[in-house]
Amino acid sequence: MKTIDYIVSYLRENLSEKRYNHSLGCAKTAKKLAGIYNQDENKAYLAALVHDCAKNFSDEKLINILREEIKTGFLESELKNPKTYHAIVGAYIIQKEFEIDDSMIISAVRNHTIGKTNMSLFDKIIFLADKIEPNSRDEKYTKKIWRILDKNKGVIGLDIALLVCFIETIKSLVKRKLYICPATIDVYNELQEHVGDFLDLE
Ligand code: DGI
Ligand code: FE
Ligand code: FE
Repeated sequence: MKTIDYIVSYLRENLSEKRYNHSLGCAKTAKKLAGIYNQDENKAYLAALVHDCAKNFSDEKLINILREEIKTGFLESELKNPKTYHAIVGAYIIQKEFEIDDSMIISAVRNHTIGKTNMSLFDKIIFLADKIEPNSRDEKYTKKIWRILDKNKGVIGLDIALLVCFIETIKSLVKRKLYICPATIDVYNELQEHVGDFLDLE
């Protein structure tokens, strides 16, 4: 693996200041969540730090890397909204550019946007950290998620919090009349069946 210094300077060069700060906030939040759910804190910090490494690539560059370099391992339904490309490309860039070969980190980066059914605990931590980091996410929303985690100890709380995130994302996509990846709907249904009854509909 390349050094942290190398990774940080790559991120500084390739991300906007706002996105770089989001990544730092996400890394800190992921580390904290990893501590709560008994996962490797340093690994969580690193995965979250690099999760959006391809976020500020142009759509043209993203599609070019997808079609010419990555080629397989994604569905056409994942290519309907360019906003989701950076997760697939990010998982590729961290391997190629940062020489990260840890499958947990690669999976967490790959799945941090549309999600997937049967996510690992580590995937869930990075997914949630991305949605509740303090530097760019709305405080009212992050407080609500932390309340859920405090009230519901163990992985069940994480699943309830994720369900809230998926509900918010789906609502926002519908409001903007955007396509929703089937994977996102599948995760929503999986969580709805699993913890839907625990959700306090405020
Ligand atoms: O990269 P971030 O802004 O930190 O967060 P993200 O990777 O979760 O979000 C990327 C964007 O992708 C967000 O505006 C919602 C959008 N998006 C587009 N289509 C889908 C989608 N998100 C999900 N979950 N599912 C979709 O089908
Ligand atoms: Fe992202
Ligand atoms: Fe992000």
